[in-house]
This record gives sequence, structure tokens and C-alpha cells, in this order.
Amino acid sequence: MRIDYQKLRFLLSSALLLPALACGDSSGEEAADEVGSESSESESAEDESADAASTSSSETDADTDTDAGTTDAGTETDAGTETDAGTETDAGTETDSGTDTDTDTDTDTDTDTDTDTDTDTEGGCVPDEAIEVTCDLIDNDCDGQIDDVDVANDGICDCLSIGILGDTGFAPTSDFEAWLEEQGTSVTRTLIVDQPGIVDADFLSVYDVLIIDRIQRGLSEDEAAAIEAFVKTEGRGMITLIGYNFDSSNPVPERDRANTVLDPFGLAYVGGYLHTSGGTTPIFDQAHPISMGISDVNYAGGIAPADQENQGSSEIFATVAQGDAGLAHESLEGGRVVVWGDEWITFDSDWQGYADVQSFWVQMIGWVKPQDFCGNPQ
Ligand SMILES: [Ca+2]
Ligand SMILES: [Ca+2]
Ligand SMILES: [Ca+2]
Repeated sequence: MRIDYQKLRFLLSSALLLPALACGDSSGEEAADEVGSESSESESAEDESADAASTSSSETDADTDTDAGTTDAGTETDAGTETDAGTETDAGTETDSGTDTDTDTDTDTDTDTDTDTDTDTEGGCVPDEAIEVTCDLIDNDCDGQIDDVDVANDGICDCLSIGILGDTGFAPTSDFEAWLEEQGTSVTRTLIVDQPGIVDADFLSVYDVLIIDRIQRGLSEDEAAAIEAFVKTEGRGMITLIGYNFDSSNPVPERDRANTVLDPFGLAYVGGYLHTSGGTTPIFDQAHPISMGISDVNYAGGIAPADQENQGSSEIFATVAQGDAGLAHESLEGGRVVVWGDEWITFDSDWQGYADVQSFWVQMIGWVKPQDFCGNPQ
């Protein structure tokens, strides 16, 4: 179910840039039909009378304005229609009415235009759900946000598909993944160490948000480029975490492995390990949407994030005494990346005794998720 839905989203991603597409399509079809009927059908008396009837029923000033440019064309058409006028003189006399009839046909187009105007005013669709509950790339409740589904009102969009790359850290994290799913999301963790080249556009296409956990190997250039496109071109989001730098079981420091993911964005974990003597509570920027209202979150040592190229815009939203702890980056193209200098916020142990861990995740995901999809209702 989720995979089909994501592929649908992938195919329709360009179309989604037009929020009112559904209604726009229908009016477009009607307009096309009308054009076809004008050009292909002779104007029988029946048509004229029908059009005349529609004339009397649709009275719009806008018609007059819009038709001003097309009335001449309509009159020319009538010149050809004088055949019909010849058939029935009186009716021909009313050919003027017929002229109006053509105008009426244009009027129908105008009526569609009016519909479009209503579209703009009323949100562009007919609601079929009072509160949106269906992840189908349609704005079912016509509030201007596609798939802003959050049945439990927990602040995390139920339509999000989250992919986690890499292993868990040294401590259990089952609560974290279970919690993400309890919020309505779908979550898939992929261990990449024995799967070279697994990260490509097709692999990523099913995800809206990517979380880089304790990454076991560096990504290839092609893999990193796929993630770059995932964020920059597709407008999707990524959150990176970093574990203990001195991983004796792997010759390449985790920092360098994680930086293969961040390098295309000009971002990096920099410097050595920030020791915090077991754990500290960062200072959170209360003005940033990620960290607003957040204070009680553990930071148990890690590596500082940095923006080294200023490709887009970056803000440090959390610091510890030893250095920066959290960085929020928005690419020039709009896709977003959060770089967090630790991974303990995924540990079950951190989910006990720290009041704001869950809210922190809600706000990180809400900020980093695609901006044209899956609104954040609250
Ligand atoms: Ca909606
Ligand atoms: Ca929907
Ligand atoms: Ca939810």
C-alpha cells in the first residue's frame, strides 16, 4: 500500500506543484469539449435553442468582458451559419440571437472561468472528507494542504514514509522506531554495510524523510549524489545523527563516513569528539521552529556540525559548552537537512527522564519534511 502510494507520489511530483489541479483539470476538459463542439457541430436549431436557454440562465457581466474579443469571431461563424438562417427566416432573424448564441457558447467558457474564480476563493476542490484521513496525494478536506493527515493529532503527519540508513548505536532504540510508527508514519531501517551501492534514486523514491543513523560505511559518490537529488531536486528531508567517533571495529571514523552523506550540501561534522562527561543538556534556540519550547534533551557527547560552503542557509539551533550541537540547513532549492551532533536521542534510555525528546523529534520532522506535502496540522 505504501509503496504504491509513494510511486504515485513520485510520478505526480511535478503535478503537485499545482494545488488546484483537480478542479483545474475538469474545467480544462470542459473547455476543450466546448471548443470541439463549436468547431465540429453545425449549429442546429436545437443547439441554438439550447444555447439560447443557457443564455437566459447564465447572466454574467464577466461574459461581456471576456467575449468582447471573441464576439467578432462568433459573428464570422454566424456568417457561415446563415445557411441555417436561410432554412428558417425568422429563426434567421433570430440569427442575431444566434450570434448571441455563439456568444453564449463563449459564455459557457466564461462560466468555467467563474468556476475557476470560485476555485481560487474556495480552495480549488470539493471536500470529500471533513478532516483529511487519506494519504492519496489529494487535498481531501480542501484546506490547501495535501495529505495533512494526523489522525491522533500527535503533530507528525501520518503520511510520511521514513527511511533509516545505518545501524543503531550501542544502546537499544526499539522505542524510537516503534514510537515513529505509533505517530502514524511508516519506518524502514536499512543496514547498508553489506549492500554496496544500494542507495539510489529508486531506493530513495519511497521515502519522504531520511534519517542517517550510525552509518556503517561511507557512501559512494553515486549514492551521495542520489541523496543530494533526494533533498535538492525532490525537496525531501534528511536528519543525520553521529555516534561515537572512535569505532575500533571499523578503520574509518564514523565522522568521515557520515560526512560522505553531508559533503554534497557543503555540510560536515567537524573536529574531534566533544566529551561531555556523560551527558549534558544543550541550550536550544527558542526562536527556531525546531527547538522552540525544547529544553530537556540529553546530549551525551558527539561531534559538532558545521556549514562549510554556505550553499544555502544554515542556523545553529542548539549548542553545548563544548561546541555546536544542532544545525538546520535549507538548500537553495528548498529541501532541508538537520545535522544533529549525537545519536543518543534515539536511545530508549534517553526516552526516560528527558521530557522533551519526543517533542524535539516532532519538531525536527515537521521542519525537515517536504514542504509541498503532508502538512503539519496543529
Ligand atoms: Ca488537506
Ligand atoms: Ca489526502
Ligand atoms: Ca500522526
